[in-house]
Amino acid sequence: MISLRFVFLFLLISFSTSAQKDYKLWLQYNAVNNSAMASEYKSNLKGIVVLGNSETIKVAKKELKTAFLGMLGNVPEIKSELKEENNLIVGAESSLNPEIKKTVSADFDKINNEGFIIKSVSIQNKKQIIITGKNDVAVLYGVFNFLRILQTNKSVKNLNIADSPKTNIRILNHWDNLDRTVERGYAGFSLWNWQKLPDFIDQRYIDYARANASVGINGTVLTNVNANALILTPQYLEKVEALANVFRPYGIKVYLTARFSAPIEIGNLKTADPKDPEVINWWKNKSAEIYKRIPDFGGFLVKANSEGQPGPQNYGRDHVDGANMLADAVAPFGGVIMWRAFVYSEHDANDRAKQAYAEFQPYDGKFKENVIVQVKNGAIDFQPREPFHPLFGAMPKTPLMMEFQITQEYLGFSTHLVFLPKLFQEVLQSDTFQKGKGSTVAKVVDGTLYQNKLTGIAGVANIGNDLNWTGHPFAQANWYGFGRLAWNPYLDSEIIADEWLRCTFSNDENFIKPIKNMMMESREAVVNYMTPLGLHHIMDTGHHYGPGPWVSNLSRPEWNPTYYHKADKNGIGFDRSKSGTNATSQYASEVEKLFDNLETCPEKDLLWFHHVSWDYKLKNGQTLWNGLALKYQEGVNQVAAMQDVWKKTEKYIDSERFNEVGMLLEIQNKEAKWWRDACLLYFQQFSGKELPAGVEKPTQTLDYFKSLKFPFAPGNG
Ligand code: GCW
Repeated sequence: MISLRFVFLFLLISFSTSAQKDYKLWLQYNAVNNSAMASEYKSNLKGIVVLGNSETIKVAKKELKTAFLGMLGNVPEIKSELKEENNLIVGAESSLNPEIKKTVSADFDKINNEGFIIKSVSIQNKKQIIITGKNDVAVLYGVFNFLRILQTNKSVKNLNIADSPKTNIRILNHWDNLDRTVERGYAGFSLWNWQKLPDFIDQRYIDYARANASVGINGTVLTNVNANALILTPQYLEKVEALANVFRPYGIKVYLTARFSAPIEIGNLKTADPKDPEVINWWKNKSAEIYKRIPDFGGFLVKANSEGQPGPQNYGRDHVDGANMLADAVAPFGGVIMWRAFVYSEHDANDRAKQAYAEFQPYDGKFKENVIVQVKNGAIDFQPREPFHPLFGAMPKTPLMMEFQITQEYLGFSTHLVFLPKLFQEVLQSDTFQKGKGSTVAKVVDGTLYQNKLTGIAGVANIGNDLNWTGHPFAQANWYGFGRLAWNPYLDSEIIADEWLRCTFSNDENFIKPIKNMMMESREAVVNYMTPLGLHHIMDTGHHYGPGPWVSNLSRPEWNPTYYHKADKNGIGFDRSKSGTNATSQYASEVEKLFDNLETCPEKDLLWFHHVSWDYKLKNGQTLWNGLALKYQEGVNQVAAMQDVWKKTEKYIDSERFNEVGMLLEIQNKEAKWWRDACLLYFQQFSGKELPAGVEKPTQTLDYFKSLKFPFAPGNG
């Protein structure tokens, strides 16, 4: 009996500690087992002096305690004044006494309002480490960055860091519905438990805020862009207010999606026409009501006249009219309007990729100054690879914010290991040439290209109430990496992978090196086994799970995969060059020329811009057909290689996460083969050619693949 009970207890404890690892994200605060570093930390961190007692400073102090306890086994003495050396001094500029301030005063010129300073200083000949910034949230960012130095086992001896975020709005977009389903969510249900709010504050909200603050995310849109007006009623605003109160100490502002027809649906008005005085008033009053509850409310994110959502065009007005009306409503309170440029019309079957540019570019300079236009990274829709969106750089007088998708709608859901910062970086570093060479997307987004005051980066969240938050343990890296790139769009994704692995798993180089390589390759792998050489949007429709290049029966032409790949006897690909839809003309002339010419178009984008014959010779000498088939095979091989690498990590990490990732990689392998076989069998009907040597024979028929149905695939509403 006793032994059974013991076994049960043991199981319980071991389950909860390993489950905690999944839950704790990159804030594991594992014991530092590099003894040299551990003793360096201990000798440099004898005491902590925390200045100030705001809620933010309190959470900073708590984080330090938790982290030190985990990493060093004890919490350095908390002191109220400086006597000996080797203390950590934490506090905002205004809380520093003149003597301490003197040691960092020059550094304050190097940072902006949200930036922090971490510096080894000497005060009265005693060496100390100081973490400071212009306000308490900046200090909190400094604290998390300091903790990352320890988590990644770097030296704290001669610190001299002054770092500021390069964008203003670093924000998650939750596509969360009020019934807690998550559109394109693959990690369970929504975190927001509307039924229990406002009285019940789930610990998850706090840990969510910690995780975000640790990477500098400072905003969250709680609700789906396919919006429900009810969120703007008092019943829900009370709940939103409760969340805002939880997030505030962490520097996170709450935003909501505004359903354009809300004045009709919850306001009893007959119209939502943005020029109607009653409508204008309704939004003004609604905004005032929200700001009364939440003085630091961020503003609204709006999807209007897109995929059936209501908008100003329902009343013969345009996007500028709609956005500016809302902008006026929130302007007195310092709010912003993030107006999405994700539009495409069923009445224009010519080329979906051209429509957002065609519609929005002429509005340049017409939006109010608290409007920022939110543009997806590419012109179609979050594909494994897209050329950068032509709007970037093309609206010099309008702030544009980036919209990335962290959730893997088109990249294998939360089952596939794909390290997205690699994709994000590729987009951010793309050169738009709109103001000559070096006009990168990053410079558009951080405002330096055109000196825009308002800047931002949004990421469609991959977070749900799964134990590990993101469905796949490695999908946590995409949340982390999004935050890091939103803070600094110039960061190298390899550095991000390195940091994340060390904070999340282990500092052991034998683990880091191969796993980092695996992460860095994972994005190209998914491109290869899903959509190589510029193919796109050939996922099965609706849920977007698995391949569906054959789908051609949907009512809107541009919802059909056949619309995108245009495979026929002559070849494959979408001709967007001059001989086709001329979408290339939406880019600056240098880029236009590059993409337009079959010879200079990068092969990774080939079938995005050109319809290419099956016999076309690729740079490696292969015909297009053979090259395409080999790419699909390469993707499968890459996943198999990832599995081999992962299998060798057993001794470095906990068995739960080891097993979870192992099982997920096995699914990814199966699905990569599914993609390869289904796509090649389908395209083979047009090419009429045999598979080249080196490509495995499909194990099923095309009819079999076509027969697969997934009525309950997640995320599809
Ligand atoms: O990618 C498509 C998705 C829709 C989404 C839409 C958008 C929220 O399939 O689910 O709707 O984009 O970004 O608005």
